[in-house]
Amino acid sequence: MLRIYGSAKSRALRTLWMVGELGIAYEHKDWLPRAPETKTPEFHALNPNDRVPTIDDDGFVLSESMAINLYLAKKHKSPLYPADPKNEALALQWSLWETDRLDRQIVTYCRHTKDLPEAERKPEVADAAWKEIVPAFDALEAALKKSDWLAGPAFSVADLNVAAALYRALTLDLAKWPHVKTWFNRCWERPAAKQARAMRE
Ligand SMILES: N[C@@H](CCC(=O)N[C@@H](CS)C(=O)NCC(=O)O)C(=O)O
Repeated sequence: MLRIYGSAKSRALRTLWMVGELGIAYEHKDWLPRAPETKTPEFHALNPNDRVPTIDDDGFVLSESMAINLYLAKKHKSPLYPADPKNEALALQWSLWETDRLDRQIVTYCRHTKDLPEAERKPEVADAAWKEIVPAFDALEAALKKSDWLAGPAFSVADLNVAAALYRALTLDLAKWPHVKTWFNRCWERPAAKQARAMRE
């Protein structure tokens, strides 16, 4: 049985969205980041980075949310995993791109504009993050202007990985990026997305 370590209030949200799409059974270790359970030698042996999400799929242990979703979609022969090698490569491209260009930046921006207690917010940190977010959203806008989906003719693991990682953008004004906005809403309207979101909020 697949075991997922990590609360929906963490990057495990992406994994929980994926298993919802796949409709597979799983055991959930609903642990918050840095929870005492993640500091044990047993968990450290599974993921030496002490981070969630981590999965144990009948003894196959994997970390990194993007890799986990690509693995699960491929293993379960999901239509979300692109069959065409070019679309498969695009799914990898967009997953890696998000991790590099937006993942940390959007968390930092939201923390320093609204999530942290006001006294701990640093406007200069938020500004620096925003300066990276704008060109990244411009790049996403350009891609989505050409195509409704990121890797082929339909919603795929590429869209799931990027949209799920941009969870915090649900509270941002995306009017400047209309194609991103409609794509983002289409992704988050999926039943599995709503189900994962309900586990978090
Ligand atoms: N690149 C990793 C990042 C994993 C990560 O940083 N997870 C956070 C929770 S969202 C965590 O476990 N943090 C624990 C810590 O900061 O010590 C992924 O996408 O899975």
